[in-house]
Amino acid sequence: MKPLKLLMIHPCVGKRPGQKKYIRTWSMQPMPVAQVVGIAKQTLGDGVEVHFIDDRFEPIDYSLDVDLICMSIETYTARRCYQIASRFRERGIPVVMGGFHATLCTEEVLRFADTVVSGEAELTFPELLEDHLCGTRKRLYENHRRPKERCLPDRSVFAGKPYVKVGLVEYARGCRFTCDFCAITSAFKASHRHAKVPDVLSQVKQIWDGKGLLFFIDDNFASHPGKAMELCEAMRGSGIRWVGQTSHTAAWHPGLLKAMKDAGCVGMLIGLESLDEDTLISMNKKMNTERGGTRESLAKFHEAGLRVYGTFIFGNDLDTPDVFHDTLDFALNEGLFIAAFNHITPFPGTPLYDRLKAEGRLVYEAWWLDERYRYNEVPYLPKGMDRHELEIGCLNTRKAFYSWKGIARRYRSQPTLRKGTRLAWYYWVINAMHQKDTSSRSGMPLGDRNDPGPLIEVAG
Ligand code: B12
Ligand code: SF4
Repeated sequence: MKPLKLLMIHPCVGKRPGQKKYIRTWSMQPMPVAQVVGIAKQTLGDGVEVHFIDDRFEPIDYSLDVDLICMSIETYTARRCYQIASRFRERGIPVVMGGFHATLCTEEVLRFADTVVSGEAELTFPELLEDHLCGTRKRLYENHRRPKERCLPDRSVFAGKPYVKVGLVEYARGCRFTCDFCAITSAFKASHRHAKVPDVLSQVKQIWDGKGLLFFIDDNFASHPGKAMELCEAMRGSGIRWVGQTSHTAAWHPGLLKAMKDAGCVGMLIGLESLDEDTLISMNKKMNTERGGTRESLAKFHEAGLRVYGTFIFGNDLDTPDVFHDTLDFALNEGLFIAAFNHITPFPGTPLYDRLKAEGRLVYEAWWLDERYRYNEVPYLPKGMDRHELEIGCLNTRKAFYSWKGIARRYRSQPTLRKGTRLAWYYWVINAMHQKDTSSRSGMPLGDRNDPGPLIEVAG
């Protein structure tokens, strides 16, 4: 029997009219692709032949001779996914979509994909492939249990493509907290599942080249502090340098920050969100107000020698225009290595989205599909300022934080930075990169404006 020709496509967010290339910032390897390919090969072995196109920097050849298209769909890439699907479906080639948007917005995705996978691929994709080969592939495969076993991702499809030199690894998937704006906790229903430590270690050894940097993509590395400790102990003294993402609660567990440092962690992204206690409580992020709150936790991270990438969100109901100045001042004074300042984004399937919709405050009901919507535009009506003020406030805060004056001020306030020349070099390079990137995607449409045809819905 001839092998199944599977074409995986990683869609870009958007392309402006006349522009062939997507703005390439942070082109990392798309791990959902590697994960789905790993499952396909484990299920069909030699019975599958995989091709892969990264739409961010490769043209899509719609005349390719393939049997099945698979895409991972996120809210920001939904419009582009539907365009690509329409072009292949015009030729009678079936399209499968899975991922966060497919899980959280299943009804919409079913309109544009022949088959939708809601939930993690480990539980349903093998069945889907078998059904496809038997000619009985269904419209929807849905399973929201958490898989006990995780298949190893197959990164071979990335060979020869121009990705940034950062290796991506996943330990835990999901998070136990319930912040109301977070797509992760909505998709995984406030649960987390960890891969086996030896499996993570074997991947780490495979991709670590002895000099670069690894990124643990877990949304909250410390969602289960005991499990985080277990991995750190296994990695202690390995000489691997890594970064990750965590809630500030990591600082509550004696020994965890030190264990992370000893395991090679150099810095963590922390969702600081807001400095206002009532705002944090209203977004169900009360833990950021507890045990001394943000300031105390940051001090502990810094004491442990871990750099912090702090992320803030503006446009919460209690925010007034003062929020920009106050937050900027805090971010400069607390010695954050880097930081992000964005407006809150109502992702479909989250409690935040449902609330704004119920209150009649969404400017576009499905902003991710609306032709008028542009990247970095505020798609809802804030309470304490108007949409434009919020958009400009975010931009100006980013500009001030990444101005040479702002970068130098933070550098001076971090004595440990000046001790290590390598770290100091990273500091200047990374901050300069962010300075260039404060508004590069602003005003971009979602989807490819050069795509010739209409979006084609699945009949019936
Ligand atoms: C790494 C990462 C990035 C990186 C790199 C992405 C890249 N490849 O270039 C960077 C930092 C650049 C980034 C950028 C952005 N990101 Co990001 N990112 C992530 C992160 C942390 C990991 C993604 C990942 O690799 N996961 C591992 C894979 C294996 O897990 P998975 O996607 O859950 O896949 C499973 C299932 O969903 C399903 N599945 C997934 N795809 C498919 C496909 C098929 C066919 C099937 C059958 C099944 C299936 O099966 C898989 C295995 O079980 C996630 C959060 C997270 N922990 O997942 C956010 C996340 C995906 N990002 C998010 C966002 C919003 C963004 C940005 C838009 C942020 C911004 N405003 O600029 C940008 C734009 C990204 C883009 N698409 O161009 C959101 C998406 C929310 C949503 N509803 O769509 C997430 C979920 C974060 C969050 N907390 O909300 N991101
Ligand atoms: S702590 Fe982070 S990952 Fe967990 S629910 Fe809140 S925002 Fe999401």
